[in-house]
Amino acid sequence: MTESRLVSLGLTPERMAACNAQGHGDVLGRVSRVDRGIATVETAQGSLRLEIDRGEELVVGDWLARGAERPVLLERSTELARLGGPHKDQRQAVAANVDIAVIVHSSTAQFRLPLLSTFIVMAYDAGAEPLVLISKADLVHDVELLCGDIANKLGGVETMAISTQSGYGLERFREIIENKTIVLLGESGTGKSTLTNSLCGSEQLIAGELSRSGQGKHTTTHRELIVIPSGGVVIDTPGVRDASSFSGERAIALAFHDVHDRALACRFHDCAHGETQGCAVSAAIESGALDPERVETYLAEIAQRIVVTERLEERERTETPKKKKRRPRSRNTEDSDG
Ligand SMILES: Nc1nc2c(ncn2[C@@H]2O[C@H](COP(=O)(O)OP(=O)(O)OP(=O)(O)O)[C@@H](O)[C@H]2O)c(=O)[nH]1
Ligand SMILES: [Mg+2]
Ligand SMILES: [Zn+2]
Repeated sequence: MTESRLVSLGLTPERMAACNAQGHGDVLGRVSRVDRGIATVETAQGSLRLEIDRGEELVVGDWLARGAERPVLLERSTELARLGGPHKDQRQAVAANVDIAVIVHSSTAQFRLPLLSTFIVMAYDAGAEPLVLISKADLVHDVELLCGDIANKLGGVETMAISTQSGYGLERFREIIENKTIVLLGESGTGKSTLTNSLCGSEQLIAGELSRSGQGKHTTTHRELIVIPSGGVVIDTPGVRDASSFSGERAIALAFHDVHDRALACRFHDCAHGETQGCAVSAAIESGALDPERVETYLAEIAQRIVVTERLEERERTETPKKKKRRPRSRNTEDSDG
């Protein structure tokens, strides 16, 4: 293997320049997997296993430079994070240097506005582009109609349909993600790993896991980064039942731009958007311009943000300063997490 392997892994001239600017040696490789304090790093020479130091946090997608004693973590261009920690008030990185957060929703699954909205907030919060992918297009009569409907409900976010079964939408999807790093997010069973296989070819490790289980159905238990032979990098993740974002105000405003823009026009700046006088949001619901469920979801995201901020502040006030804990090994809401 050669340096071109690093390019396949997503190394760009910009990142190489950033590595130099940060005063490090050459780029060493990219983290493809993290298991109990051990990171698997893909390098030009192949994979290596790196023990993660106490207090150090490495996530899938991270880039490492060669250091004098040990590899050094390079600054993340984007950081996908969720709300975690024992007090549910910490920002926990789950993937780094992701360009597109692909939110996979099965065309036959129940549409859950709060869950999909949280993924969109997480994408913006990370600094990545959200893309909603309606999977299993072969199972519904008019998937484009469904796609348009879902895009509407999500405030016009980029949405497209795909089927790994019929190949519908696959070529377009390949073009969109070419030479980008994408992460697949979604509920269990939406087809994230099947899509990963179809993008990467059946010789990938993930297919091996499939045959080892001896069954048709398997559930992903690890976040894993895989190179797409036609260009690009995909991070497959375990399905989640629920998601909580550690979301900044800006990410919420972007994900709910339609509601947010109306809220700016309310008479009182601290408007609760209820039955308040001069509330532009309520007026928009009244006129049918805004979906009440969307407003409700927006208010829930804002409320959660306030609760998390207060919890953090309260803890900082009351807790005696302790030594920084070892990396939080979160269970959080993933169905499973190694
Ligand atoms: N009809 C149809 N079935 C699909 C398609 N894509 C995936 N499936 C099926 O959906 C089921 C779940 O697929 P997975 O790829 O394991 O789903 P996942 O999102 O990775 O699930 P977790 O790993 O649990 O998060 C499997 O039985 C797949 O065969 C599709 O395009 N069409
Ligand atoms: Mg899977
Ligand atoms: Zn209002």
